[in-house]
Amino acid sequence: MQDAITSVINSSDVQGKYLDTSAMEKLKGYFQTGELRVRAATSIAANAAAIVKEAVAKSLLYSDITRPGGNMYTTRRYAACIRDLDYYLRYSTYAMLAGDPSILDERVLNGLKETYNSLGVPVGATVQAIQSMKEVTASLVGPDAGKEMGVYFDYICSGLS
Ligand SMILES: CCC1=C(C)/C(=C/C2=NC(=C\c3[nH]c(/C=C4\NC(=O)[C@H](C)[C@H]4CC)c(C)c3CCC(=O)O)/C(CCC(=O)O)=C2C)NC1=O
Repeated sequence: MQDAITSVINSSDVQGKYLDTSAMEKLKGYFQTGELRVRAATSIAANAAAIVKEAVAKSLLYSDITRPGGNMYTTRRYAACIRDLDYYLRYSTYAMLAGDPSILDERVLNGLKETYNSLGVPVGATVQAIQSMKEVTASLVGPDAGKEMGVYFDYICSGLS
């Protein structure tokens, strides 16, 4: 896993140089948003179950997916879906704190698309649910932190598509 600091330092190290102006600017931007990131992560953690619940209500409930024949039908599959959304929220929060998406590649997206395809989990509906989580999260944490979280929700969606 990388973060905003190690990624800037690694790329300077590869060139055997001190951090140049643009590298310093990147770090400055990251440090200046530190408070914002920590505050957002705290409020997401305190409201995680509610965020997932509202996102499911907005995107999946009472659709064909939750009816017989749908991929969320039966409590076992319903619970697996909620658990997956919990993962996406928690790992997006980690990535937002780190300011870097690499943790998503390593721990979430690796082999996920293949797993979903082999189990018949619909990717389109999953992406819709993640987009709903993005909206619900933004309304909780405000536009600036919401935009930053959006980067990582979108990263998962494009990794799945
Ligand atoms: C931390 C990283 C991580 C991820 C991301 C993860 C995902 C993941 N989701 C799975 C299943 C599943 N995922 C879903 C999800 C959904 N079905 C829908 O219709 C909805 C659109 C959607 C929810 C948004 C369902 C229903 C299953 C069970 C499918 C089945 O067994 O038939 C499975 C197969 C094994 C299992 O059932 O537990 C994995 C590995 N596991 C992990 O360890």
